[in-house]
Amino acid sequence: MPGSVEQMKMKSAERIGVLGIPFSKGQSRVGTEYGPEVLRNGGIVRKLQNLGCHVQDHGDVEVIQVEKDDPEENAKNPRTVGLTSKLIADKVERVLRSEDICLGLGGDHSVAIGTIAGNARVEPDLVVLWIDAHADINTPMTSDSGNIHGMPLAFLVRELESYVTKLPGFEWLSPCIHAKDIAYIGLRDVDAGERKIIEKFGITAFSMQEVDKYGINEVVERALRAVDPEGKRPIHLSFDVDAMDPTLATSARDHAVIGGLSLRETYYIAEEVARTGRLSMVDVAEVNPLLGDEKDKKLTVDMTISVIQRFFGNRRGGCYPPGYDIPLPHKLMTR
Ligand SMILES: [Mn+2]
Repeated sequence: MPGSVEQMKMKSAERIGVLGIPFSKGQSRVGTEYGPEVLRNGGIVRKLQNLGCHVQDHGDVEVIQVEKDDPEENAKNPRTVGLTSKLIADKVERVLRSEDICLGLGGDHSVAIGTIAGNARVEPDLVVLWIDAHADINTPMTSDSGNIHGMPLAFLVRELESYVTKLPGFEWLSPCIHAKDIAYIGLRDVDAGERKIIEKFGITAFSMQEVDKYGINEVVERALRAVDPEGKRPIHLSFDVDAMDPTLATSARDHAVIGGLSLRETYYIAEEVARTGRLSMVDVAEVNPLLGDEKDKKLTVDMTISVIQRFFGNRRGGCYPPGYDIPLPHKLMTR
């Protein structure tokens, strides 16, 4: 159903607040803190403006580095992650009070603790679509690595509250979503504890096996319907670039798992979610320009930006800015 009605429904014509989150302490490698910089240098702001969006760059969130930050209950850098997450939440809340949609440029995936917490203050009824190779719902106790970027959802889900110790730095945070408000797409590396959590609390999860079985169109439709049968609730979309196959997103390959989403499947998810007109935030995580060579970096950045554009209204079938009409010949216009 192409045409102007659908285009007007989309929030793409509205105000986007871009927020950089240069953070990497949710895991052990350096590099993801340069994610915002390379995405900005890749022209993300201008490319969204070209779609007719009103884009305001709100700069970067301040990142806190706690000097003596010993692991707690196996979780690494808890104070650094927890205190930075609070600043992220505060900033996301501020951005969403003045804009229609926030685009968060991470950062490792622990940034979603703050982005979802902040979004939920403005949109308490939000649902979460989590596009990722990993479920990122380990509790500190189920995690092997202790890296908090594999745990963000565990801190946010109400049903898991009694399974998660209140880590130092996390005192400010209360769980703000229910397990049934989450849908995963793209999973293919799920830990035992995570699988148990998904089943015990009935989280909607489409692994790559379901993508193969039903096709991406059916999966997206089912995911949206599962978290919000009436199609009314705001959507927080969390996009880990490692959801895409590592042969594509080569600068995300630190945690790469082969057999991932194709670029076209990823585009399809973005186009369909954009079409709902209910996006309140998109966050993009785990772009690490220090992995791979220059060519890998360019490819990853270009692909990531092309996916982000589709979340904000760029469609493969073509699109035009709001108010656009076919120009008349000059002769007619000057008459
Ligand atoms: Mn992730």
